[in-house]
Amino acid sequence: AQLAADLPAAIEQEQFRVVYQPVAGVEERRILGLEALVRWDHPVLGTVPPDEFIELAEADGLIVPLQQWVLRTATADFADLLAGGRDLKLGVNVSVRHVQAGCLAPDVAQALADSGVPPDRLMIEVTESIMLDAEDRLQSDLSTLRDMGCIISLDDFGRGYSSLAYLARLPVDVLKMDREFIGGIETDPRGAALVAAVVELGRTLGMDVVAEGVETAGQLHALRDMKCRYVQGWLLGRPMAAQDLPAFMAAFD
Ligand code: G
Ligand code: G
Ligand code: MN
Ligand code: NA
Repeated sequence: AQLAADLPAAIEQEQFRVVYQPVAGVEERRILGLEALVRWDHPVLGTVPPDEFIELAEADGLIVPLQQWVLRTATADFADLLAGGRDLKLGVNVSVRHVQAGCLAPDVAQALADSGVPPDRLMIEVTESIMLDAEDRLQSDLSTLRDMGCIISLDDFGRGYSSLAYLARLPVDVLKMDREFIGGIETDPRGAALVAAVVELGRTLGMDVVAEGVETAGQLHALRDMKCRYVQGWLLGRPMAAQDLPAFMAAFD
C-alpha cells in the first residue's frame, strides 16, 4: 500500500533509473543487444524491482507516464551508444495497459523521433500473460510499430497458457524463451527437449529465438548444440548502468 501511495510523486520526481542487460550471440560471441529494465530508487525503501511496482502502476493508469519516461530515457541512452559506432538493438518492455490507453505506438514514435534512434534498432517486448481484453488493439498497435520498422518480440515465451495462440495472431519477429525452461536444460531431458522444440519452432517460423536466464557455461553449451543463436543472462552480464556499457562491451568482445 505504501508503494502504491508513493507512486504518483515518484513519477513526478522521476525517482526511476533504467539499467541494461546485454544480449549476446552464441556463435558471434559479441554483444548484439540490450534490454532496458526499470528500477525505482525509493527514498526510504531503496531500490524497488519492477515486479513490485509495474502492476501497481498498471492498476493506477500511471503506467503510461512511467513507460513514456522509460522509452525517452532508454532511447536517449541508446542514441549515445549508437554514436559510438556499435551495431546494437535495444529491447524495451511494454505494458498492454499502455496499449489499452491508446498511445503505445505514438509514444514509441515520439521517443524514436526525439532520440534519433532508427526504428529498426528498437525491439518492443510484449508479455503474453496480461491481455486478452485488448487483443484487437494490441494486434493493430503492434502492426503499426512493425510497419514503422520496429522489431516485435514475445517475452517470457512459454510461461503463460496461450503462448501459441498469441504467436498465431500477433506480428512477432523474436521469441524470448522464458528463463524457467533454461534452468533445467542440463538436468531435465524433458525440459531440454522443450527448449530444443522452441528453437526449432523459431527456425520454422523465421523468428529469432533468445534464451533468457542463462546462468552457466553448461547451459550455454547445450543451447549452442541446439543451434539457439541468442542468449541473455547472468553468465553474459547483469543489468548495468548505461555509463558502464562501453567498457563492458569492449571487454566482452
Ligand atoms: O529486471 P527484472 O528481472 O527485475 O524485471 C522483472 C520484470 O519487470 C520483467 O519481466 C520485465 O519484463 C519487467 N519490466 C522491467 N522493466 C520494465 C519496463 O520498463 N516496463 C514494463 N512494462 N515492464 C518492465
Ligand atoms: O521478463 P523479462 O525477460 O523482461 O525479465 C528479465 C528479468 O530477468 C530481469 O529482471 C533480470 O534481472 C532477470 N534476469 C536476467 N538474467 C537472469 C539470470 O540469468 N537469472 C535469473 N534468475 N534472472 C535473470
Ligand atoms: Mn523482457
Ligand atoms: Na517481461
